[in-house]
Amino acid sequence: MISKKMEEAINKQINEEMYSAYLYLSMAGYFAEQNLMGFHNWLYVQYHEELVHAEKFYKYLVERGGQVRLAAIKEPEHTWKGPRDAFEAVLKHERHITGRINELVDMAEAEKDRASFAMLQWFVNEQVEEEANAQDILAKLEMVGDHKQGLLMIDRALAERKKG
Ligand code: OFO
Repeated sequence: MISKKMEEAINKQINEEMYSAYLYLSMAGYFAEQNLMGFHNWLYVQYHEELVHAEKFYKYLVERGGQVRLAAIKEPEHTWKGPRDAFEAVLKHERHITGRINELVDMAEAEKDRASFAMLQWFVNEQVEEEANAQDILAKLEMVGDHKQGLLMIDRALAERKKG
């Protein structure tokens, strides 16, 4: 049986992951408005990934006999100053999520909750990838600066991302 404290923290994390999904879906819509459909695609795929993350926590909680208590999802932002501003926001958000995952790991360790600790390792690794992806796109955006052609090349590359 999972502890009440861990149960609460996982419910909170489901909300964090749902908010991540909401944020990236909102951002996908923003890029669609700008006719940058490659960026749109990348964020739309990312939105799905975040739903999968929320589901992983949900399923784990149910498996451990915890109570599911879903809270309201915060309204995400709707607009950004441009691609760079948007991807700075993605990176900042992923760093925040990494912090949340690390707190969960600390909690699992303190409680000697080995099952939660083991489950969380998947997320520890996933966050390395999440941050690296955001960092990579941001670095490319910084490289091209205000050059439209460079931006369109990045857009074309991001159109290749497929749902995992
Ligand atoms: Fe769920 O990893 Fe991004 O937020």
